[in-house]
Amino acid sequence: MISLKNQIVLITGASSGIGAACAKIFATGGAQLILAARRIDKLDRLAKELVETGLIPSANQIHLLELDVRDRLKVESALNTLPEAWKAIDILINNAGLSRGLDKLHEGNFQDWEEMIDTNVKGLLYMTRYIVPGMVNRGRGHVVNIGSIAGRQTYPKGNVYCASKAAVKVISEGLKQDLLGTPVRVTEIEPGLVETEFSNVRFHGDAEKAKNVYQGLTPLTPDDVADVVYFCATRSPHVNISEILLVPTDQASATLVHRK
Ligand code: NDP
Ligand code: 8X3
Repeated sequence: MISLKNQIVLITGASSGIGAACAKIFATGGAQLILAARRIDKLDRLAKELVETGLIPSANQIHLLELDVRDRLKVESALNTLPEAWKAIDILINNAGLSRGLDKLHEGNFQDWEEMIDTNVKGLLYMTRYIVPGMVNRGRGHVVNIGSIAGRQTYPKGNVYCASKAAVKVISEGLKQDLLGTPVRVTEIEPGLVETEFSNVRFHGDAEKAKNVYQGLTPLTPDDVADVVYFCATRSPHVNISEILLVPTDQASATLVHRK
């Protein structure tokens, strides 16, 4: 197990769910955190909570970035203008992502498609493209991509979301191949059902519909996923965990779920 003390960890989508849980566990490990998302107020609250609960000794160990990963030029400028002390990112957690809608493909909404592809695929690519060259130059680094069981198994009406997560899987494999011969590691984590704001976002704020997704089963928590991310990041440098699928005990596949 390696120490994360003073390592710089950038987490996209840190304002909620899995990203926020990653912030907490990496804080516990002594990392310095760059927390990125669009909702800066939520990042602010999380940073205060990390300090107040003693997970991080001082606010100096956190740097907040108000960032929409879909905007390539803003991503470039946000990363280029990081304070000097925060530039040498050791671990990039590409977590920002979302689903929008659950519709048959031939009835799908163009705006939903654009949002998923721009965030889950292009946003992840932009972050990776701007950060990984520094990792290669410094001779150390780790990219953790949050994929999904939906990237392995397509489910009815999941079409474009599943495609975006299949892209995360393939991009992760490609990145690992392209980084062969460097010490930079690549991991893709594929969770099943995790109760977060995810379904609320998918159903455009319909809380009742969102709640039903997790009815009658015990879903994963964001902390369950963050634990796995942390495990991968703390293995010895010669160990690359390439892919992990984690599901609730009540879930056997993307569509096979046991409900009481
Ligand atoms: P949440 O909705 O709770 O969190 C999503 C995060 O992504 C938020 O912090 C949000 O921040 C951020 N985000 C969304 N769009 C953008 C953007 N354009 N730029 C920057 N940040 C953005 O959901 P989860 O925690 O569940 O989702 C995290 C990841 O896990 C996603 O990639 C999702 O696909 C994946 N996943 C989720 C599963 C689940 O069942 N929940 C299962 C498998 C994978 P903000 O709105 O402030 O920008
Ligand atoms: C999120 C899991 O099955 O709701 O990626 O698509 S699922």
